[in-house]
Amino acid sequence: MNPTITNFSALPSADGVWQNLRLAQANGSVLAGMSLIVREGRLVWIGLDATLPIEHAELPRHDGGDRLATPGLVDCHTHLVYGGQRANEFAMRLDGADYEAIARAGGGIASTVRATRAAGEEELYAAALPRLQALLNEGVCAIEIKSGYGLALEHERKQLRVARRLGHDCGVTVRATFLGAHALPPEYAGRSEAYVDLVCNDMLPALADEGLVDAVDVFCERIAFSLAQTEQVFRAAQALGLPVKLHAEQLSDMDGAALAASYRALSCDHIEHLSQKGIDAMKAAGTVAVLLPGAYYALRDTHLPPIAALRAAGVPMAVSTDHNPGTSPALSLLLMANMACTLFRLTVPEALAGITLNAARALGIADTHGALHLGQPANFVLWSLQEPAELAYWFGQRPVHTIVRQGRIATS
Ligand code: DI6
Ligand code: FE
Repeated sequence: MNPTITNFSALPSADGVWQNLRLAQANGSVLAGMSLIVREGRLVWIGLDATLPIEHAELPRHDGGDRLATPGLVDCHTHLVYGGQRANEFAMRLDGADYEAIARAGGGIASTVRATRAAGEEELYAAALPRLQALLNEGVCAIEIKSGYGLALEHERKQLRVARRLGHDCGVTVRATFLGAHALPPEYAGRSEAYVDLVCNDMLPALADEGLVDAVDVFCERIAFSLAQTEQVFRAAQALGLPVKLHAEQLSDMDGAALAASYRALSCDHIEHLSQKGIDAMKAAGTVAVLLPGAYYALRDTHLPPIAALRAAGVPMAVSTDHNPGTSPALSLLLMANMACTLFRLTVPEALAGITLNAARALGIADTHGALHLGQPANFVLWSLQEPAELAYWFGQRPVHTIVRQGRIATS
């Protein structure tokens, strides 16, 4: 593979008046005849075309052609940086093997750990770049990237460094999440306590010190880490002032969400087996529920997350790709919005909030992303669509017309 090395700073500036837009509103309605003004890469004005302030009159004009405009999309849960792929396990599952059995037999996450450890930083970068590009081409302007396929300091560092470089080179906001407690590495077989100590006492402090960690995540599951081990990692994160998130109740109810909420987690993710107790705790803590229909679909899961109870409790819901080589090799956030509606019965406004504002909340960046924020770097998308519902309605097409990312015109 020979990926194009992007040169984001060479892309044209988006400074100017973007006129004749139809702005999608959070409730699903549309405001027509609107303009956005970008100056020095920042969004400085939103209003009716007819009321354009005179002081901006000299700026270049961009005709929006009456197109639909939304904030840039946010993909709030990905494992984008890894070596290899696992099409063989896809075939095994089609043949009847289940995900947990494959994991227990040394496949699953462990097989991606082997491939990730074997790859150098450049190789990981080259493999992740086209995946990121696919998401960006669909209008993603902020993305979370987790570690968790290195499971040793040098290899976790490698993943997180690639995540940072991708953000820099592609001009996209990257939140790097340390997921050292993703699986037990083979050299610690039978010694999970010692591995969790290593994660808490060595790996996390070192990586945080290098500025490579924005948040800390754990896979709390019977094939991964216990509730007590999860709490140990959360305490270590808290001591460093880092926010936490959790892979919670994906395969079974571990009571992880309530624990995460007690640490004011940004989000609990997957949550197919989430209990009412977990929902109530998340509501009280302001924790976002991140729904991952790609993993649900790929694992042919049938246990639906408790959408109606989350909605009734008023827990904000986000939707993400969970891009990873095992359970969700998905590279379309719009497809996930569609699947969140079709499989999970989200409403269209819920799905759209799920890939914008609530996804930004799940990353702790709702002040700058997920909506049109005055004074912040401009991130918005113009779509060749008539109405917002079409964003979740079509699947398999790329309806982007123009992307403005970090104040530049980034449409390829
Ligand atoms: N849950 C997931 O869906 C991914 N990690 C996790 O904790 C799957 C990771 C993999 O199978 O490689
Ligand atoms: Fe995940």
